[in-house]
Amino acid sequence: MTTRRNPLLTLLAVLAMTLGLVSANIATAVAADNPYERGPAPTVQSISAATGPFATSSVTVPAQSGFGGGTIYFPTDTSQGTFGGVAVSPGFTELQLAISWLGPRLASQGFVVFTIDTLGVFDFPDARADQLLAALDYLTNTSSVRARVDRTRLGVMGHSMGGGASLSAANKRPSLQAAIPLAGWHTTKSWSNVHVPTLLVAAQNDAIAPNNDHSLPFYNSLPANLEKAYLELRGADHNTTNSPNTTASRFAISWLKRFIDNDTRYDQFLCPTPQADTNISRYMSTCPYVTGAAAA
Ligand code: 9J3
Repeated sequence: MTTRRNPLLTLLAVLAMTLGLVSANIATAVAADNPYERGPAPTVQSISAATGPFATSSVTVPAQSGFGGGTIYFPTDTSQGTFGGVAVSPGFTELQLAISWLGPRLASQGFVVFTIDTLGVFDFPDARADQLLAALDYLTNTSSVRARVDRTRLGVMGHSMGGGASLSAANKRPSLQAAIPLAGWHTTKSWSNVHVPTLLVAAQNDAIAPNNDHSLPFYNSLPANLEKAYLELRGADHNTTNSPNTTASRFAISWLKRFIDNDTRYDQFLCPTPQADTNISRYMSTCPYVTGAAAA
């Protein structure tokens, strides 16, 4: 007796295979839309946690000619390609320790983070800017983890004069993808030539870099067509961001993800203006963000 295939079952099998292929293609197409996306879909909890989804390790870098050395924190995962890189400078008289908490905090979300010491603790912002850029060059050209970093997706951060340095570095190197001054301080108030998406993290009670003289004019001077944000931490002082601060890191993670990774999954944490957040005394931004998004 011959076995005859039921034509209906054959049709169903062909349909199922076709659907499988189609859905596999859709999945590939969605992933290919943003090759820089790293890590699972974020939640308020995941961006507020002390550490994110990536296990991290670190390497110590001795002082170099262009900056004072530092520590590179990096995700140990090599299965997802490269990660964006961020250099972070401390402020006037400060050592790396002032910004060290950002190393594991940001790296565990999927970035290679270089917290640096400056050549001199009394260096002013423009000198710190050159050192941030030298640190990024070292990170991508020389460091033992250079293969883990995408040299086309880099950002800068820093506290106080290190924050002013972040603006100055963005001004000097427009190819940077993100800048985040923390209680930034600079004698230059106008940054109208900066074309790097910038998040200014300000402290409500900052007596050293008062917002009216620093973060607010910085924000207002940045071009109107640039993606920018001003986050003012309620009750904070000049040194609040020198130790772990959930609100600051939640916005910093989202900003780096949005503009270094083009990851629009993080827009929800930046836009619209957060209402009724008791940790925020003021927030301004250019929502909704239209630049730097992965092609839809
Ligand atoms: O890096 C900073 O904390 C800058 C604030 C400051 O005291 O500048 C004075 C020259």
